[in-house]
Amino acid sequence: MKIEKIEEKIKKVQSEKRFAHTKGVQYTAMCLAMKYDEDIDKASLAGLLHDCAKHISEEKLLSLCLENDIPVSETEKSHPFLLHGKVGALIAKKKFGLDDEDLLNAITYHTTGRPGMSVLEKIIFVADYIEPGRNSAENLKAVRKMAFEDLDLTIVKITSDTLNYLNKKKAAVDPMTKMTYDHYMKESVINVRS
Ligand code: DGI
Ligand code: FE
Ligand code: FE
Repeated sequence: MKIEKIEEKIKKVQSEKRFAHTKGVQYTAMCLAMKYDEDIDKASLAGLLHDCAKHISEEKLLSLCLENDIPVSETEKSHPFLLHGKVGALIAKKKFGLDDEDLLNAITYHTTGRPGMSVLEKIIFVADYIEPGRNSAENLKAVRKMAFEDLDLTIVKITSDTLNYLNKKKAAVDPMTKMTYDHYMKESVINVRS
């Protein structure tokens, strides 16, 4: 399906606020793609699609996973909103006919990240956090600047701030969020040393 058509369909199901966020992630991802030599069109498409399952109810997210043999972890079972990435990738594939694995992974892992992300996955993870419409996270100004200087270090910063925020709220941490932090923390230490 053409990107214009996909955008039209996403606009129809998302609230005005969510769609503004979607567009923010899309063009922020395009800018990061310029900086980090990623395919700009692919970054644009991934940004547009990343929250395409966000409007779906938690019950429906769970049932869609069960019906489509998508594995659901214990944390996801008790916090099904965490599944909107996995279901988003499913929709991108089934409804919009996209089969690029990297693109689908960028959608799947946009909330928690994962160890060993591709450049596109990192771009979407970071763009989701820093897009211009975001305003609630601390240190956003510094994180936005950092995103255009060191992508891996930015992931350490974002996951670290997210873990602190979740702990303060006493919210359940998805093991994948912690694994992402550990991985990029270790990676950044290695890069500083070498
Ligand atoms: O869908 P968006 O709101 O654009 O952004 P997102 O998909 O990154 O989801 C953001 C929310 O997800 C934010 O409130 C923090 C939360 N989150 C990220 N990692 C975890 C998490 N929530 C829980 N409970 N556990 C996590 O590990
Ligand atoms: Fe999301
Ligand atoms: Fe988002």
